Amino acid sequence: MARAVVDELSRGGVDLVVISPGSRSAALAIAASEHPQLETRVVLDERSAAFHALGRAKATGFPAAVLSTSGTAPANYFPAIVEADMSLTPLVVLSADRPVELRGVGANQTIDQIRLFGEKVRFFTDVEAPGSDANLNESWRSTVSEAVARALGQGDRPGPVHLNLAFGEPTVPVADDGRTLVSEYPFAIDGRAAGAPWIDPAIRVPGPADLHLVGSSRGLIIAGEGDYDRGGVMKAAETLGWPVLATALSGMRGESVVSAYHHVLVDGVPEHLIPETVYVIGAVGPSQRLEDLIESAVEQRIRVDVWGRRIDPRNNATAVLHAEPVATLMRAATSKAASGWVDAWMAAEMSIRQAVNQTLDKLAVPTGASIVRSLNDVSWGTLVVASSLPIREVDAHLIRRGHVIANRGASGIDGFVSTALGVASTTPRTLAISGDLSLLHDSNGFLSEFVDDLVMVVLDNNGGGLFDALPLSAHAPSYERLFVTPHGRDIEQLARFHDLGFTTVRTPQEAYAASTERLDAGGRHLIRVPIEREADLETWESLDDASRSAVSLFQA
Ligand SMILES: Cc1ncc(C[n+]2csc(CCOP(=O)(O)OP(=O)(O)O)c2C)c(N)n1
Repeated sequence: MARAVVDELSRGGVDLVVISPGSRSAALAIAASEHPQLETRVVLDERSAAFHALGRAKATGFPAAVLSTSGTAPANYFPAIVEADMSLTPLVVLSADRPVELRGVGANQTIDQIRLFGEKVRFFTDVEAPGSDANLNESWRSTVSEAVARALGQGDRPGPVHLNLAFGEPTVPVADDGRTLVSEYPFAIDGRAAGAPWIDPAIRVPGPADLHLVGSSRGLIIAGEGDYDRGGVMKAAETLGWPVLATALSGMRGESVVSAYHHVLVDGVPEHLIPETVYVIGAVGPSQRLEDLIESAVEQRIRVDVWGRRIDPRNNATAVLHAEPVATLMRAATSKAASGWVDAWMAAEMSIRQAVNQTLDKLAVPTGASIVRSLNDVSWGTLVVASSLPIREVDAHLIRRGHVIANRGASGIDGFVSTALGVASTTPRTLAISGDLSLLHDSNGFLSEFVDDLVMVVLDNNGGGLFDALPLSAHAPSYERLFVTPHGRDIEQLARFHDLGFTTVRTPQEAYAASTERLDAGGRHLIRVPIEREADLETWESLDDASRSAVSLFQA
């Protein structure tokens, strides 16, 4: 059964199984590690293992699998499953279990694993322990094949799926380990000819929706994270004469897009930039100012996602479309806006970016903003960004093209090291940017088998700096202890413990040089940047002041 299961996973497109150690899962672990097409990686901590697989699947778009023994082990998968559910990431969860007769009777390391992850998974099935009297090959293969297809979006959105697989004794592949007599499984376990999956996955992606554009003369495309044709968006924008505002996670920075919206919108939407219609593709967090802009559209606020997610956090959408975003817009485009409309937005982009750069140039101490800006010049392949301030600074200061990955489905600070390692397992020159708490939260992620090339820049402000930007900081009692949680830990010691390359840098220039040097060298590295929370606060204020003056100039 284990051999049929892992072979069918591979035929469905799974290319990695992340394994955590255990006895009940032994047959699957051995079968996966012996399969010629499957990569296996061993990660001790199941919470980290699941994020490792998640990062890999986010980077490749292929499903990745995780495998654990029974008991609390698979329960540790839950946070990554939540993120996979929200971010539509194909994650195949395999948990080993006792046969039915040993469930609910106090057998060791046995919990109720049926529908362990509830509604968060797209598909669940319990596969009973194999015997040798029935030919179950078709049943195993069709079940696994369906699970992978469901992870890829068959019949629903892509996301996590869960197979609970029971195994009796012996859990290793011998006929008789002295405890139980079993005979060799007598039936063939072949898959379909030519390596095909058992079931052809027929994943239906919706076509265009009917859309009537009311306010075409001043429209905006806001490009977020999701499945759509980036080149097509630029063409649609050209046809309509609309600007594209590209979030960092769209991967479209560096094109002729507006990226400085966070700064342009410092005091609301400047009069001459107020849109009639906004066409918002995918998930566009985290900027609240961008939501203010969406809210300001006087005619239509259209949200579109190919998988039909409702992303409408202020409940102000006039349409939520489950449709192919580019074709929908192209079909609706009947007239072109006057060229002054795009020009006004692009002029704002240029002058504000200049004001922001001048402000950052003057900073005497390192801040999240200036460090992130310096990473624009580093030649990274993929940028993996932690929640909290890193994603906000990247959204505000990233201007170059490139694949950007972040766990923004559920915006957790957990699983970050592992997500980055999973990305690094498949993408050359992976650079990550983390807060110190995100790093510490998943330092167990480094207890993984392979030394992938990963450089992680850690903005170390000794706790959670994000809270300084919230009203909590002024009003909550015991603010430091309850919210910031300063830990006083020395990150260099962590690096030493995990045998990571380490350096501390204190300027954007040093951050650039160290990142470049260590990406070139290969291996795992932490680059620590000590940051005073006060300096970040002052920088946000001076960036807002500079943006205000620049806005007032082009409004005058
Ligand atoms: C799993 C999880 N626990 C708690 C939170 C709440 N939270 C949001 S930001 C943050 C602080 C993060 O600190 P750090 O990673 O150092 O980044 P910084 O805020 O300093 O940028 C916390 C605890 C969360 N998002 N996810």
